[in-house]
Amino acid sequence: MPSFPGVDFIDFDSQLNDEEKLVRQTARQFVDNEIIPIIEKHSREGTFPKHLIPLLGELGFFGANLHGYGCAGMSNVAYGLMTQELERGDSGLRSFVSVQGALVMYPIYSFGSDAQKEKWLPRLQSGNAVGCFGLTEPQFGSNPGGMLTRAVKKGGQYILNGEKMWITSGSLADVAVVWAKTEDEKIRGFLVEKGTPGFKTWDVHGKWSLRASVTSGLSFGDCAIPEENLLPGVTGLRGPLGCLNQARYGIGWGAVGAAMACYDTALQYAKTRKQFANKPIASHQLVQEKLAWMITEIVKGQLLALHVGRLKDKGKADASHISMLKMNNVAMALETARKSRDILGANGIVDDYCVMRHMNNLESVYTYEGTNDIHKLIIGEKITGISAFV
Ligand code: TGC
Ligand code: FAD
Repeated sequence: MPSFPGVDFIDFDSQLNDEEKLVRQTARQFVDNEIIPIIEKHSREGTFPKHLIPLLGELGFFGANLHGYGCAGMSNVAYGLMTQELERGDSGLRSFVSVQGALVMYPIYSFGSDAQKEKWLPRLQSGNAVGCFGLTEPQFGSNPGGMLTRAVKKGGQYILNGEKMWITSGSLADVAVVWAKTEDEKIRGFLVEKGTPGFKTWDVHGKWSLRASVTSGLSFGDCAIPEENLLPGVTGLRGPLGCLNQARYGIGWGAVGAAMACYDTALQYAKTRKQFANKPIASHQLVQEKLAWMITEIVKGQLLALHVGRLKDKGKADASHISMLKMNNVAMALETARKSRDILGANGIVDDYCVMRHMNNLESVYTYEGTNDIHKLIIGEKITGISAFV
């Protein structure tokens, strides 16, 4: 099967170097060969394609912008192009890779002890171990600072009690990065290993979104966590929020990929579907308007992603830049999916085409990692100097 040609209206590729194009091509081919042929079935059946985990590891996609421990050490732009292609396949696939790299490997890499890094990073990088990130609780989503999960020090252990909800890869994970408050009310990160007595997981069923992704609840009932499983390098909400910067950045690119898949599907469909005077629907002005909107917004999304990526590579990307990228590009992708669904008419609602799957997935992406409105408020605080959260 020839690989996806990409969407490049303004010679975007002239801004990329050879390494970046190679990473994109590798991810593109992987998605075309391994994901596209099976994803509708997984989505329909509500299963994650677990057999691909070692292959994703071999390709260097886990923790790809980290250095050492077997990680690929890619630039942030190359990393973003990879997440773009993965999400062109499915947001659930990109989610799995984002969680593993940005939300599990990154905190161990940035805040972990040498022993924690040696134990977990090579295994997570290769896909021999799976991780999850537990921040959200049933009562605390947008406001994680209110969390109820508690870790009380007792001898050489912490006794962990509480519940986390909506956790990607939760029941698959060998290790959960869990954020909890200690007795001084400060948030700390803990590595909770599968099989720890009192640690339970269950899966969320009945999702109409991210069906090819495992979403779980986690509960901790008097779990004894050895002191050496505390992440020593960070205290406070800036720990988990620092991880979210990494993951939100990858989502900003990933959303462009989902938008590209929908736009390309709608464009091909509009050129062949005929209505009125045996003319392709692409010849009708209202259809062209939708396609023109999509390509324009995709181009703007690509340029924003590239610029924030270049800033990040220079260590100059602020959290509010990343919020703008996540907020804008996910909203753009969702609207692109909706317009594509419209162009496909009745065919748009069935899984012979990818658009409704992407549209439903993007509803989750719009909400997780900070809802669209939370990102507006982060930008609002940056430009006014006034927090809307107090
Ligand atoms: P606030 O008082 O503003 O800040 C508390 C401390 O955190 C620092 N900080 C950050 N540090 C690093 N990066 C950021 N983006 C940061 N934002 C704030 C801040 O400087 C302060 O540090 P310190 O040392 O002075 O204490 O905190 P707040 O309680 O007012 O909350 C701010 C708010 C609302 C922006 C934050 O809570 C937020 O972002 N809420 C959204 C929650 C969220 O995004 N949850 C995501 C859960 S994980 C997930 O969804 C994974 S989906 C995975 C997938 O499948 O792909
Ligand atoms: P709420 O916070 O209750 O928000 C509901 C509505 O109120 C939203 O529209 C929101 O914008 C609005 N709102 C809230 N506060 C304000 C305000 N101050 N001003 C204006 N409007 C406001 N979490 C993890 O920790 N790990 C994961 O791996 C993970 N994976 C996920 C996977 C999926 C498929 C989903 C759907 C969620 C996942 N989450 C995960 C949870 C996700 O991060 C939360 O759903 C998200 O942060 C929003 O929290 P909430 O759902 O409780 O919504």
